[in-house]
Amino acid sequence: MERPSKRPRITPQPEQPTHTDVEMTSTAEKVLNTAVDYATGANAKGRQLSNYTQVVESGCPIMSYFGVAQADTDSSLKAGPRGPTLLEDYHFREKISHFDHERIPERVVHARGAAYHGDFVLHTPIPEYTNAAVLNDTGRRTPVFLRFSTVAGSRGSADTVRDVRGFAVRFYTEEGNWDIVGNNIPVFFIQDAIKFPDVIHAVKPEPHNEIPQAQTAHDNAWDFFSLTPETAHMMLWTMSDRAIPRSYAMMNGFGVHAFVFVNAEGKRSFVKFHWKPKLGVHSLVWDEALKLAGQDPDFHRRDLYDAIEAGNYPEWEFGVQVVPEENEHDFDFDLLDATKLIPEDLVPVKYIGTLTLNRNVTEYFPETEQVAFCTQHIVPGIDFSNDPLLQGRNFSYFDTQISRLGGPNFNQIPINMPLCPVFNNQRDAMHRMPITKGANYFPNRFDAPHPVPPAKGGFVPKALPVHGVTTRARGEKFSDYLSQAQLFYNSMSDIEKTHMVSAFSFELGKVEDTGIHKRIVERLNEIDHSLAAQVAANIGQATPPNTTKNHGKRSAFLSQINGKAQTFTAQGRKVGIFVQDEFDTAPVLALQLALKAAGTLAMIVGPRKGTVKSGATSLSTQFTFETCRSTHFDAIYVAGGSGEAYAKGLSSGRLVHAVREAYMHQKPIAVSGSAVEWLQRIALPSEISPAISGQGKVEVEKGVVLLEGTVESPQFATTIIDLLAMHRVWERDVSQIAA
Ligand code: HDD
Repeated sequence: MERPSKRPRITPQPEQPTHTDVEMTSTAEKVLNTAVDYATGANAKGRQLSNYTQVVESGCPIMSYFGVAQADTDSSLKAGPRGPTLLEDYHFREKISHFDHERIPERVVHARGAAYHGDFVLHTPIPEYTNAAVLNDTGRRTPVFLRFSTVAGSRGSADTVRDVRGFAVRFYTEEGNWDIVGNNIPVFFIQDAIKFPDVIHAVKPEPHNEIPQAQTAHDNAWDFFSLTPETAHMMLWTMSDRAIPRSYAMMNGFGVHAFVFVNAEGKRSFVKFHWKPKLGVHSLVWDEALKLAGQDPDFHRRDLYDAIEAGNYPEWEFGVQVVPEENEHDFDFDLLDATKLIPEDLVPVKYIGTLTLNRNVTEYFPETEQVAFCTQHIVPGIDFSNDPLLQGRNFSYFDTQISRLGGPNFNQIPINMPLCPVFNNQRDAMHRMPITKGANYFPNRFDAPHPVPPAKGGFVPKALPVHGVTTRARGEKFSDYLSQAQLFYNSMSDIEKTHMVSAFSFELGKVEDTGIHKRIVERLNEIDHSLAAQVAANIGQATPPNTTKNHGKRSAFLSQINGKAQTFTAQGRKVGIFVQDEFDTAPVLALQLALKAAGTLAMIVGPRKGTVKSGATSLSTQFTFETCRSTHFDAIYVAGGSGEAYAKGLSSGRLVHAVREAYMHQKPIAVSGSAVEWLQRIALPSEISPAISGQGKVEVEKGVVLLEGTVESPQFATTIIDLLAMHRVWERDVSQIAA
């Protein structure tokens, strides 16, 4: 029989032996040396994964799982063309049976997510705090895998819902995998892991009808918040703009807990981990987030996927906030309480390295879905604190992977394997992959595998004194639920406070039980009277008495609008350039170039898919007037053009709506040439009244940039770029406008 010409290939990389290629070594030194050899740079994980990557090429045959090529995959084997299907059809059975079992349980929380490969490069070693090699060796390029997620929604839910975002980073270090399983908010709802099932059951859809999807705007969530005072601080963060990020690349990441650093002398410090985005921390506005959930449910995952494909690699600075062990009790909050942050005003963040995401996954399921982050994955030099939330997580993550990924061998799935070969005496169980030659117990007469002394890199748990009488209690300072909630609220700018009042009013507006309304207003009144009074008015509750004892303190670092840590740049933003045939080429082409130079994405929107022409110039359209809305962009530019058809096209309802909607969402809007008159007469007739004089003159009012005439003007581009960098035109009052 003739063999099929091409068979699926597995592409092994010679320098990357698989488990089965690795001979069991006889000494611990040899094992560790082998591990180091494997991590030879940025793409070490990529090379390792390529051992398991199947390349399906043109001409590949369809085969059964046992390797036999199949002649027909379209019709099942039947007794006659109209006869019943025969049990003998192994190809049918294999195909259907595999399909029947394609789904695995989605993550019980953080089900909706997207992950990206990249690397971490240290620029500032910190031997004074830790002997973790990855935080001391500036010569390394450590592969990382970062999964972003929402918490409450199912795997198919929308990206832009109001929720905390997961920020789970895995470093594939030479000493093993280190996972920082964090969020984009630096504090958590609860203090003790034993409350986790309660908070999650409350925020997930109501059990009787599984409504609503991916949101806390329902009775059970607010019932729980109103009855659980420790949620106060995090509740404010989730009602702030942090919970509707503009992009994954425009979010902070936080390890949340105090972890422990141990240096070479064994000295311990507490440490909080921070990720600061190079593009700044920016958010959607709520109306935009709501609309995008329908217009493009994949808005965030697409945004980052596209950026990486285009070579616009997102970056974060990695920072540590370190508190020496002897200063543990210097604060009016407990470092072990995950509902508290360490204000940067008290302990500055020291930035020590850069994480860059530079590669999309090859296939979603084996990588993004099967990655199994575990808080207990730490490397020598890093350890756990006694934070009761962290202690509980250290059990939960390992445990959940067993049911999610079908047994204790989930660490042998390629995305979960460390760079080094793994030797231990664990054997068997579902889906065991390596074929191991040698001993499976210790001690054994072959001296392998055997424990590694600390001097050679063996992990030793921290030597913390433990004392006390067993009790189901919490640290004394854990009971101050209000100070940091007030600190956060006081630190917000007026705009951010207004957004928070709206967010509370939206969420509570969806709650039916007025008893919950009453309790929440009482809770808010403990934090800030003005906040409580405004929310009460919007949800039909009486204004509470002014009994708030707000300490009035502020942090200079917490606001997204005027916080000290903020970055303002036009990089990574998107501008929709609306054009039709016979558009004015000079200003359009000049703006395109200027935006590119600023690292901003210019996307052409035209009346049709394909190209838009003007004279000898033609532009390909990324979107049509029908396939996008203003919500897809950070700013829009409607170009002018010549001819009657152009004028007619301008009065399309889509364009008028795009401008009005962008105006309401406080985005920069630019128009030129014939579109200036159109803007003033039709799109935004009464909102602006700029005085324009002279060819090429640029006028700006409330973030609306007008360029008269058809000649380019460098000032036009710089004005738009400056406005983009500020993110929104906050001074534009839109409180009375509906889009
Ligand atoms: Fe968790 C997933 C973050 C508390 C139990 N968590 C999960 C993910 C992130 C976080 C980012 C998704 C990981 C991924 O992308 O695969 N979780 C946090 C943070 C917490 C936190 C920042 C508080 C500081 N989590 C927490 C507690 C428990 C869990 C207290 C249980 C006691 N978390 C889980 C879990 C998940 C999870 C059930 C679901 C899927 C998974 O682990 O792999 O084990």
